[in-house]
Amino acid sequence: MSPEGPELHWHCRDRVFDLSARTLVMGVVNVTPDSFSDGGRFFAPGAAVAHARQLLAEGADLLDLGAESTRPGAAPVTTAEQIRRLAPVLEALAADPRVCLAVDTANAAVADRALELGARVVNDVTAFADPGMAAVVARSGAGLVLMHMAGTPATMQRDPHYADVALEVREHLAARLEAARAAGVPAERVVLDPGIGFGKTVRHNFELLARLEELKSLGRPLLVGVSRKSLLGKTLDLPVDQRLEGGLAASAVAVFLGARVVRTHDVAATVRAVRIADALREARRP
Ligand code: HH2
Repeated sequence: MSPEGPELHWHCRDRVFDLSARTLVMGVVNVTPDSFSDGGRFFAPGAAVAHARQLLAEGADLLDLGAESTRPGAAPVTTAEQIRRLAPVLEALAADPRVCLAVDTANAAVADRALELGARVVNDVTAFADPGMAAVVARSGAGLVLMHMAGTPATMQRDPHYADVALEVREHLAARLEAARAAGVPAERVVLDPGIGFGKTVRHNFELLARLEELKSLGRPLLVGVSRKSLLGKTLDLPVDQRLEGGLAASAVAVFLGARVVRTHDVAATVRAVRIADALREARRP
């Protein structure tokens, strides 16, 4: 770690992101029939590709393509089906080498195929639940997002409990970062994510966001995803299609406190919000 704080370069195959200059915005493309906020809207390959291009035009720095919902109780999707959903979308988008693609999967075989088709990042919300994942990422040179989740999507919202949520998430991420290093994925390729909404109550989620600065000492950039999530809905008493402003507020605060990548469904508005948060964070530096 540099004396200034986390090392702010992220190596993703032939692409190196400099996160010191500005926060990256990762646009979500769910090629699923059942995602919690947009299930079915971008399930057809043509609709997914058109949506992806729209998010790029709105200023997304990278796109997160997922073929399996992580919402509590979502049905598992086989390897073959995830690849069937993702392949045409990856092929169409990777034809332009400027486009940086992440694959949101916990399945090593799916990650492997997505990397063959041109993805540069693996976003693994389980942080290596699949024992083959680390080797796939190691040999590809891909960037990696390691997220904290308590339990599995099926069990995670059953009475989540922590003595100290920020401390426990920090320890978990430190251990996963070490596991990545031991498996041949150097730290320079890793971004860490506290996993907002994954095995946490509303109070846990807000505490994690409020104490985000405590995760900076892990020495790697932090990714935060709050977009449309239930912590916003429960606080504002609003359905999933009316959570934009709440998500922008939470994302801006997260960036001010140290997040360097923001994962969102709403790219244009998020780019504007995080640019202001970047300016505020910059203004605080001596
Ligand atoms: N949140 C979701 C999915 N993947 N990955 C990371 N690294 N961090 C997150 O916070 C995160 C994530 C949930 O959002 P979405 O993809 O829209 O929903 P679903 O899982 O239902 O497809």
